[in-house]
Amino acid sequence: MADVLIALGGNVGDVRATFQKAISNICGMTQAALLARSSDYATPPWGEEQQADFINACIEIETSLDPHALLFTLHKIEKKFGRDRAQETRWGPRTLDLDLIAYDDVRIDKPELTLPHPRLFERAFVLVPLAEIAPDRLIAGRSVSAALAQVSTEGILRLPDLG
Ligand code: A4P
Ligand code: MG
Repeated sequence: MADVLIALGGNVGDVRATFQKAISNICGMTQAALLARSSDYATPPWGEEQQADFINACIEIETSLDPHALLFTLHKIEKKFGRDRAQETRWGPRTLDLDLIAYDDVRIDKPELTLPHPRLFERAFVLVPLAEIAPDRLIAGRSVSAALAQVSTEGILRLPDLG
């Protein structure tokens, strides 16, 4: 079994409801156990700033799927929740984005799958929720909490749990 960190993001539609359903789908479709789920956070848009705020969260799962099969399944789930890559711009608005952040300590360096996620350490919108569930996890030799201390978390807001 592999220990996997996944980041969720979106800024179109009822993103928090989408996350709840997507997490159930991830566990069901990858025969995974959910080990941890962060709170949801409202985050200012990164990369392309002229768009609505995002909601972001992270989960930790345990799965027996290999990394490529897992990514393939995550793409299927993105599509199921309305993501249409043909209509999108890079870093632009989307209903659901599922990024593989880390898969055990596996390193892969291919365009279709890079592990750990190549832009992880620049992104407070990933590091803040990740630090809530896995502060001591080492990714590429850095702890999540140490990486978080290096970025600005300005404008990021933890949202109260949905009742
Ligand atoms: N790919 C390679 N490695 C991975 C990996 N570890 N996990 C490939 C997931 N995918 C990986 O992905 C493009 C390609 O990367 C895929 O085909 C996959 O095979 P994508 O999700 O379509 O890429 P993208 O969204 O255009 O770009 P990128 O750099 O992955 O950006 P993000 O993070 O997906 O950007 N601001 C806030 N506050 N919160 C956000 O969630 N998200 C984005 C989207 C921009 N700004 C944001 C947020
Ligand atoms: Mg992505």
